[in-house]
Parts: sequence; structure tokens; C-alpha cells
Amino acid sequence: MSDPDCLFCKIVAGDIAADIVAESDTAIAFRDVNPQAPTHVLVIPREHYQNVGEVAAAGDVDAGDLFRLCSEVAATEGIAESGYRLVANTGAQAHQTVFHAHVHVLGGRPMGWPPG
Ligand code: DGP
Repeated sequence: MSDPDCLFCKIVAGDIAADIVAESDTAIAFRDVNPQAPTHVLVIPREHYQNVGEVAAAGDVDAGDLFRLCSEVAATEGIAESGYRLVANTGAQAHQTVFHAHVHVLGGRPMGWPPG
């Protein structure tokens, strides 16, 4: 299922350009347009879900595929050893701004904790 009004569905369909760095049958990974770290890649399901919770609940897309692609991206970006952070902002208060499920893969610099 896709949402004709969804920005990330348009990236999946190839209607909006993106710098795609990895793909699987169910997910794609592309560079964030507004990077917050030397490596900042978004991993999203090809199907439209509002957030990662919906992906897990639906069960028809393997949520593990998202994490496998995140791990693959970390390896190919050369940040698997130094360390990286996965972030899935969920809901407005957590600063989710695009309501198509996505996981941020961030790395290439030291990161503070707790997050802002
Ligand atoms: P979030 O705030 O967690 O919903 O993150 C959404 C991210 O999506 C944000 O870091 C910026 C990124 N983004 C928004 N529009 C585009 C776009 O058109 N192309 C790409 N590559 N990234 C986008």
C-alpha cells in the first residue's frame, strides 16, 4: 500500500529523487536531505506505515528487514566499528515530521546522551 500524498512513498516510487545507498525487497535506504552527522541515512519500508510501531503491528512486512538494512548501511558507510545510532522518532512530541515509518542511521561523530 502507498499513500499518494506521502513524500517518502514518492521517493520509493522514484517520483522524487533521493540518494539511495541500499535496498532490499521490502526497504530502501537513502541519505537524509538535512544531515545531522557525517553519515545520516534514512531506512524506510517500501510500504506505507505511519511509524515503526505500525510496521511491527502489521506483521506483513518483516520489521527485522529494516534493522538488517540499517546494519548493512552502517557497514558500508564504515561506522559499524566506531559506533552509530538508530533513531525512530514516533509521534509529534518525538519530532516525527514525516509520517512514513523511518529509522535514522547516524554516525561518524561522537554523540551525546541523553538526546535533546
Ligand atoms: P523525522 O523528523 O524523524 O520525521 O525525520 C524526517 C527526516 O526526513 C528529516 O531528517 C529530513 C528528511 N527529509 C525530509 N524531506 C526529505 C526529502 O525530500 N528527501 C530526503 N532525502 N530527506 C528528507
